[in-house]
Amino acid sequence: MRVVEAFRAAFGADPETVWRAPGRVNLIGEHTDYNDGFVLPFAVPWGVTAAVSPRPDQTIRLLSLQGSTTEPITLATREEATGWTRYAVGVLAMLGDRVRGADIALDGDVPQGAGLSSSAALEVSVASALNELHDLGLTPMEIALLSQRAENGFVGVPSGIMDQAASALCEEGHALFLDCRTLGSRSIPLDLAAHDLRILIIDTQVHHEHAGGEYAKRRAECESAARKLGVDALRDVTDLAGALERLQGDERKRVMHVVTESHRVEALVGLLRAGATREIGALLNASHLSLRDQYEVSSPELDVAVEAAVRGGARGARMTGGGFGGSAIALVDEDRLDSVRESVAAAYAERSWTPPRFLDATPAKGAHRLA
Ligand code: GAF
Repeated sequence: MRVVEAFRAAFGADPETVWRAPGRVNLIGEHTDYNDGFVLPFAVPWGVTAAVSPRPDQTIRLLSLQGSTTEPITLATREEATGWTRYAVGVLAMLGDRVRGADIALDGDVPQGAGLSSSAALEVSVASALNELHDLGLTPMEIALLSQRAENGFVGVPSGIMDQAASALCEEGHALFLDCRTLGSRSIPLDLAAHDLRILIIDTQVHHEHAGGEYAKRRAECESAARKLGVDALRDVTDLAGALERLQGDERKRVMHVVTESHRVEALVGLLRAGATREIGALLNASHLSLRDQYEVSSPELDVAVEAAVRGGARGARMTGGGFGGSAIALVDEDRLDSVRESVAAAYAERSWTPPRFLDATPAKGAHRLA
């Protein structure tokens, strides 16, 4: 394994453990996690492999095959960590005095900037390795929560629990139906090949600058709406029409999206459990329209990808992840794949946009030990 070779070359010994954690796509349930709602992500075949050994001192030595070897980071210099190193250092910081230092080599193959959660994969791979090395006894969900705390508290990104939970808990061939309030989860079989289907990832290769600020703004709008409605979280809205009457403007639209989206997750799970995988397309389309018009987190590149995919014969399509760029997914009959790809590529070419990248998403396995 090349990450082991790189570890050996840099640190002069074999790593004590090697873990791999995947990125994710979200089938449905967008911007519902931080509203205590439902989500349905699945792990993608790309992820981050972490070769790790503990150190007796408080030093962290880090290297990435995609980046560089960094200067050793100590307790005193932790806060100065920059870029991708913050995700790993954040995990160690959240573990506090349960761990000391570590030597860590990373090898990632999540397509960069595609919105497939390479950061969650990095956090979960490092957290899983440290959990084993220090006998911490953390469950996969506790590893996900720790990783989320690293992202919220150390990196400073106010994300929900979906990405880390998907990376830690997903099973091969399954999507993860997660209740983001109780953190109860169930693996739902997603055997696309049995239905002659594929999920095509359309990476727009565009990421808009304001994504971070807008994400935090949406969260704040949801929290403000929940306060006005007198509920703990938008998950608790049972009378949607009544709630909408009490709100105005953007908050009204946000509530409309969050409440209907969480119901769409349950409806889609119902269809999958009934073996009606071919029929989930309409819910994907409805999710996209709601994200575009009510939640306002789509982008021209995502909208064009979704519309052209459906025109090309996809059963349904939607943006996936936080939005403002990144990727869309399309549910496609195997014999329509070429036509869908051609339709999207032509729509981009017409606008002189950078050609989109197409990836085939097969539900993969969550975090696991490699060696
Ligand atoms: C990002 C966040 F990290 C997730 O927690 C989730 O909120 C998602 O956007 C939107 O569904 O990926």
